[in-house]
Amino acid sequence: MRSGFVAIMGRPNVGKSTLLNALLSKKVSIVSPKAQTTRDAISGIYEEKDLQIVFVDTPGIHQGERKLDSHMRRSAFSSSRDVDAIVYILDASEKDMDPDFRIIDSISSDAPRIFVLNKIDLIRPEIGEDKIQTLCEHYPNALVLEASFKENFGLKEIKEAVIPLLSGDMPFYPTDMITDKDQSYQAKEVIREKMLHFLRDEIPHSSAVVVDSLKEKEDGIHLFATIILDKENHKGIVIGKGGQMIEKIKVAAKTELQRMWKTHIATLKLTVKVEPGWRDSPKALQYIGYGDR
Ligand SMILES: Nc1nc2c(ncn2[C@@H]2O[C@H](COP(=O)(O)OP(=O)(O)OP(=O)(O)O)[C@@H](O)[C@H]2O)c(=O)[nH]1
Ligand SMILES: [Mg+2]
Repeated sequence: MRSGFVAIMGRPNVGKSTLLNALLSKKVSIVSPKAQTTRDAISGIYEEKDLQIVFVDTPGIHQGERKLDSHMRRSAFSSSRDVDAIVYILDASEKDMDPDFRIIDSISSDAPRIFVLNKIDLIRPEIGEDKIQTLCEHYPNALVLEASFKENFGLKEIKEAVIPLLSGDMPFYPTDMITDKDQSYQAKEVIREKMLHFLRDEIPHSSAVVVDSLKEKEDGIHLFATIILDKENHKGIVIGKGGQMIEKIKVAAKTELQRMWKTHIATLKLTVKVEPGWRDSPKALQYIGYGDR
């Protein structure tokens, strides 16, 4: 039996959560075309006979100055500790690799690094070759791979590269457990994902979702959640004319959660609340779930 932990790190929007879901063939972490989608470290448990790999998806590392940004950075960097390997993802379509070099050099963990140049579907092959050469020159001992997670290309190579690095010989999670996150967490994330999908950048980035209650009854799941906004004038946009926008978010979240859980959702109620400055308030962050442990 081989087992171990692998952190998936990189800048925002490079495809870390897409990779986690593709490795597990299951949606565990939300994905969106907008940067800063993931806000916590999320483990996805990959299993084969005599093998368990815990892949940890992390928030994209960025320089925001709010306390929420610090929480995200902290949860990314602390995930790099005590892992057997770090899979560092780069977006092949990004011109400047210097921000990546700065981040890579600031990861204090001495776990071996595997660099993956993702989104190669977006670039000409010679551009990819140049970038791979630059990476190899900077980090002569590291393995560098190419991938397009969207097209399921390069996944097998990532798995094969991490297996020899795993140091455990016992499973860390029970068999058939796919993620360390519970249903309440999944619900809040799927609601956030639908907000990222339907609303323009500023609103989902300055919002959070709190699940107030999730109960399984005979007729299905009853879920009550609150959307927390930063500005009073966002309230009207999130609710929409005659409640149309919030209804769209609700229907999309309900459909997705029913598919994920293979269970009927009897109630999904969303309430909107304004809490100005929540991203910089330690008390609000704690209550919302982004506080210090
Ligand atoms: N063209 C292309 N797009 C991709 C690929 N992989 C991921 N994407 C897209 O890139 C966007 C960001 O993907 P995510 O998986 O959410 O990125 P992330 O690194 O987890 O982002 P954060 O959570 O914000 O740090 C989504 O729109 C994905 O569909 C790829 O190989 N090619
Ligand atoms: Mg993500």
